[in-house]
This record gives sequence, structure tokens and C-alpha cells, in this order.
Amino acid sequence: MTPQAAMLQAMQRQAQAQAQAQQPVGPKEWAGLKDMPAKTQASLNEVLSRMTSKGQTEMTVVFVGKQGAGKSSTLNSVLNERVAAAAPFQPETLRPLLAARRAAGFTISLLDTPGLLEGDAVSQRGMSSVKLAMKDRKVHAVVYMDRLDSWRVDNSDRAIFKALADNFGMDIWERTVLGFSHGQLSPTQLPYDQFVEARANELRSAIRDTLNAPHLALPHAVVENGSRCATNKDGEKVLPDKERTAWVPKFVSTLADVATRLLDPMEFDEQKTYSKDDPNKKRRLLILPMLALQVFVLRPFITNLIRADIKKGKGGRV
Ligand SMILES: Nc1nc2c(ncn2[C@@H]2O[C@H](COP(=O)(O)OP(=O)(O)OP(=O)(O)O)[C@@H](O)[C@H]2O)c(=O)[nH]1
Ligand SMILES: [Mg+2]
Repeated sequence: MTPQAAMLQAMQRQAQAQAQAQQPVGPKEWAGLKDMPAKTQASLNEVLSRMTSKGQTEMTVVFVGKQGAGKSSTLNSVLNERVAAAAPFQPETLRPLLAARRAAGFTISLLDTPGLLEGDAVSQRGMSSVKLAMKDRKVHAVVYMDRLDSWRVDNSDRAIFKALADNFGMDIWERTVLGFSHGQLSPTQLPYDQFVEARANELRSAIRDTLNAPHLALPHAVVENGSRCATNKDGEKVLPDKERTAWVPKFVSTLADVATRLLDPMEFDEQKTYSKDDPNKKRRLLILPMLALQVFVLRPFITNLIRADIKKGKGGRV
């Protein structure tokens, strides 16, 4: 090769490298979608096109919840890819895991965060990770994961409900879906569908009561991440409910409903104070005006009434 040709080739390579570097690195193609059963793919494509038809071409979802609730496993099951380690976050890991995938002109981004408990208290590390997940991002929906088979809402759960509201405002709860893992179980006391309703209502009421927010919708969706999840004749993973619900499309559809119902995605601002006013504090502020009302208005009024009565000879001394 002549020196000129070699120089030309080197320049071409450099130009190619520059062009590649300038190209925006978009999300990966959703490879796992193509490996799903055809029926599940069709249902998911329907959900995505439902959103696209409403002018929405992306959906970002943040998974939160206690350790072992099934956040990472659910993220993997939904994408049908092994993205997040279905094992506890490493203690030193703070960064949430982002998996963004593109399909049919739509981008779905799922963010996994570490468990929100440390002993009995809210984990600051977990909360900081959720903040990192929310920061500089438009979030359309949040999944609060818990296990379907755990029937206890205790004070540490309530502390988490409150901490999320304190750090992100009620906006986070307005767009939260309750996700229940370990969906394949056989309840002994109740038929499956009633069991699920009761469990969902239990968690929903606990959140509404703790936050004094009876209006919160908190729709729920059940998932089964186990490899032994039952399938239907189309090969779709199904729940043991009456309808034998194919849970992957149902789960994504529940998220899509939230994402399209609330038009504006949530934009977390680190500088803003979100903490809800403590209703007890508000009442405390009323103590002084109430006291003044009693001393300066009610007492003189009643005393005058009694004096007037005495003058008319109706009572004793004041
Ligand atoms: N059978 C069954 N096992 C599940 C299900 N979801 C999660 N698991 C298992 O439960 C364990 C915890 O699941 P993870 O997905 O790691 O839970 P996590 O919420 O990400 O936990 P942290 O990252 O520690 O906060 C793992 O061993 C999973 O394999 C489910 O739906 N069914
Ligand atoms: Mg995890």
C-alpha cells in the first residue's frame, strides 16, 4: 500500500470512529420480547401501541420495596432477560440498575433498587438509591413490591410508606402499583381470587391509613417469577386464578394504565422539600388561638350571661 493510500485509510477510520462517537447511544433492542410466547408478545405489543396511540413513546418504572420482595426477579421476568441479579444488592452498591429496552418505537425503562429495610428501620442506603433512580428522569410509574404470601403489615412497613412520602411527596404514591410476587400459591382458608383481593386490600388500606390518604388508587398486579410457574396452552406464564391470567401482559398493562392516566410523569427535584405536613403539628398550631378564644371571648360571654341571670334572681354567686 502506498503511503498516501495508508494515510487515506487512517483518515477514513478516524472519521468513522468520530461518526460512531457522535451517534446517540440509544436503548438496546428488547431481545427478550422475541423469545416470549407469541401470544404474550402480541398482548405486550397491544399494550405498547395503546400507549403510542395516546402519544406516549416511553415508560419509566422504578421498583421499590423491602429486601427479598421480588423486585429484581420481576424486572428480569418482565424483560425476559437476566439483567438484575436476583440476590441481595451488594452492601456497597448504591447505584440503581437501569434496564432500558426498545421495541416497536417504544422505550421501556425499568429501574431496580436495593431493599428499603435495615434491621427494623428504613435503610438510608436504600432510600438514597431510590433517589438516584428518580433523579434527572421522568418516572411514569412505581412498583411497590411485596410478597403475596406475607400477611403482616408492621411498623417497619409503615415507616417505609412514610419515608417514601417524605422523600418524594405523595406524587410517588399516586402512581404506585402494588406488585405481589410468589403469586403461585394455594391458600387454605379462602379461594385464590378472594385471597388475593384480601391481601391487596390489606396492604392498600395500610398505606392509605398510614399516609392519611384514602383517595390513593394503588392498583395491584400479581406476578410469579419462579421457574415452575404454570403455563397455558399458548406457553404463557399464568396465575392460579379463575381466569388463569397471563401475568406478564397484565402486569405491564397495569403499569401502562397508571402511566397514561397521570399525564405528567414525576420529576424528582433533590432541592425540594417534599415532607408532608404532620397533621398533629397542624393541630398543635390551633392550641393558642383556641385558648385566646376561650379566655377573651367565651369566658366573658358566659360570665355575663350568668351575671344577668343572677340579676334576674335565677342563680347563685359567680
Ligand atoms: N417462587 C418464587 N420465588 C421468587 C419470586 N420472586 C422472587 N423470588 C425469589 O425470592 C428471592 C428474592 O428475590 P429478589 O428478586 O432477589 O428480591 P429483591 O426484592 O430484589 O431483594 P433485594 O434486592 O434484596 O432487595 C430470590 O431467591 C428469588 O428467586 C416468585 O414470584 N416466586
Ligand atoms: Mg434485588
